[in-house]
Amino acid sequence: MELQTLTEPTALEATMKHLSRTSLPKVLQVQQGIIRATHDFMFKKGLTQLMPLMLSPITDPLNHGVVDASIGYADQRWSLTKSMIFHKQLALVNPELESLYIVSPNVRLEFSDRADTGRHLFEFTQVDFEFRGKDRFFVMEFMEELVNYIFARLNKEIPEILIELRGELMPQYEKWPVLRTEKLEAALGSDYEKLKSEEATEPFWLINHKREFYDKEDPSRRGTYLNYDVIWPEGFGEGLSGAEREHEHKQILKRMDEVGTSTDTFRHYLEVAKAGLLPKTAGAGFGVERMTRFICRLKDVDEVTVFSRKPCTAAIF
Ligand code: ASN
Repeated sequence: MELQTLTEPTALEATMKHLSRTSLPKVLQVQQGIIRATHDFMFKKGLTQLMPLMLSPITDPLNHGVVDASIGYADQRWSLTKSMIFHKQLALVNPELESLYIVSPNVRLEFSDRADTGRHLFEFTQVDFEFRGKDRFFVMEFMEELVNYIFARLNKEIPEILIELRGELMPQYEKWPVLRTEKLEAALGSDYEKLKSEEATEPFWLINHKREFYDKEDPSRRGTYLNYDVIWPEGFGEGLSGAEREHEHKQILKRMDEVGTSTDTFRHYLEVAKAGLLPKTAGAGFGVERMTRFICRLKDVDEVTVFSRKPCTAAIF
């Protein structure tokens, strides 16, 4: 049978072209190297690995709208995982568990405004981690050490691939500047993240942005938030987000009200918080494809995928 009779030739041709890129196996070796080094680092640091969940009655509300991705099963609605934020917090209810991580597939059906950013996929993987009783300073230092560990391992394990794809080995970043979102926005306007990332030659932290209700508000400075993003340099933009978490019932309700999250959807989570069982935690998650893109200096994060996951683009596989 002719291929053309199977499906529209242009979609199939485009897919076959995407699958057959000669650079793809090397890009995938970089990605595999990131995951391999991450597992080793997490093991050395004593974090317990959780398997990912893809379905739950609750998932991350995110701070931007996406197309609903839920299904009906067993007389209830289940959302596809947007991030495992609540499951990270809830798993740490177990007093024997101090810290955890997950290589977590996330589905975020982005609207067309994010179709051509070069930074978004409607399905991607993040390495999500969380610690009981730690603060933002601990998590930020942990992430800096993890990044430098991954980069050193890649230099050792696949130097030729790095040279071929990015023209040089990975640096060790010693200094990670910490910038405040509101100050950067005042200086550079609404496109501050992109502009600062383009001029930066090293990753930097962006702290204090208004995000989801679970990012902790600073109790000593209401209206400011104890969260932190890593912004990759050279214009590659956001690569990680994290925060200290709200864990007190009253404060969670206040924050939910402020950002307009349904308390009904989260009623069981709120019950855990009301019983005082939600632990005090801090954590973060980094995008695996985005880190791969940054290392390989690729124009679009979709170049990391074997099967294209570009937002708002129909696929045949
Ligand atoms: N992983 C992020 C965090 O830990 C949450 C997210 O992906 N939206 O804060």
